[in-house]
Amino acid sequence: MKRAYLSIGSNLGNKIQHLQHAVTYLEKGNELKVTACSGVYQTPAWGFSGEDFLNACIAVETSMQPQELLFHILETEKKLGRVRSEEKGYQPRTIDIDILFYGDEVIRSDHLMIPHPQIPNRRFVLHPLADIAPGKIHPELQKTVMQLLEECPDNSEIDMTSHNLKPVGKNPFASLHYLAIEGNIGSGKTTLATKIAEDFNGKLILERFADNPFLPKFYEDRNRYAFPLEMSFLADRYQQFTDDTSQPDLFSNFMVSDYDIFKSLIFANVTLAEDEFRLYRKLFDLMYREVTKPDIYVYLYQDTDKLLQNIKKRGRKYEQNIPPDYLEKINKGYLDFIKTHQYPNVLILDVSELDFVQNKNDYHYVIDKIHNFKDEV
Ligand code: PH2
Ligand code: MG
Ligand code: MG
Repeated sequence: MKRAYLSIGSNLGNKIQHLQHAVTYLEKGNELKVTACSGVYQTPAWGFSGEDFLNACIAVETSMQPQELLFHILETEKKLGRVRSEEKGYQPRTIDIDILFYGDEVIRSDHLMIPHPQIPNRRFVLHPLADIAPGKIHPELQKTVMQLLEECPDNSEIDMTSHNLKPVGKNPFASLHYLAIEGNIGSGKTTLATKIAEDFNGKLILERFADNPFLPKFYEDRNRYAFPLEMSFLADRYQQFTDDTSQPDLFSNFMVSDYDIFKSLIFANVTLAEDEFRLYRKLFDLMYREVTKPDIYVYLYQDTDKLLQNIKKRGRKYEQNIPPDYLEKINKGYLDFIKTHQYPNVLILDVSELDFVQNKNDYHYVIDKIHNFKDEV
């Protein structure tokens, strides 16, 4: 593991949130850990005229080589909505992350310069850096950060703010074992679970049902095919889920799924006649006892019109004639279940007004909600 120091800055949009997200998103399992954060400072735009910046410096421990680190930083900037324009010179930016030092290495290539050549000239770098690494020696100049700060020709006014970056910007899901994302048909649960797994290094567990031969038939003739449909869903889910959760994945921090076994009972309660449901329930209870329960269960609530739009958009043929009242029954089934079973740690998120696929802020909003909820439970 090498220690590197990074400078982070933002002068566009919700600046403090961008800095915090940079800290959070830079973390990458065992490959990169954020070990220290400076204070957050308000600084005038240096080298161009524009809105004031918020700047901070962080220390990271990383197994990545400098090139990989640079690549990871560029990816992270992109995730946080940075768009690099073609224009020459400095541009306002949602987030900028620069490598200041990487161990004591000196690299001078066209696209990667370490130590960052402007360190001695920038008070907005040296001042925060002195919070976390005053004695760090610049490998070329052979001076400490403190000395460089004292000799710095830049007279910009650097103002401490009351903001705090979460000192170790831990992966918000690192202490979780299992997060289940649930929701109605077309609520976006698969999309959200997939994004979370990618961004936070989770093991993704998706419901696989494409081959359930009863599903298209069921939408044609619900009474006739409800029972075999529910039985085969239950059997498949139980088998898949037990397989998927039985082997811990050494490279992932936690598991995230786009379903929870309990959905079987919720759907069955809507689709089955009473006597059939009683029989079904006996088998369900036996199986349910065995399975891993989520430590956080997120229910994505979407209004019915939005669900219908999403169903249309993804275009699965057999889903196109699902009537609104069926979706409403399912939604009610979920909510009743959440209420009556006192399932542990349920977070109901109304995502009707959100677009976490296209809109990064909406996505971060959802992540923050889950994160904060985790801290409460
Ligand atoms: N970054 C720049 C150019 N100018 N000024 C301030 N105050 N803070 C910065 O982070 C900054 C800048 C180029 O990356
Ligand atoms: Mg920069
Ligand atoms: Mg940069």
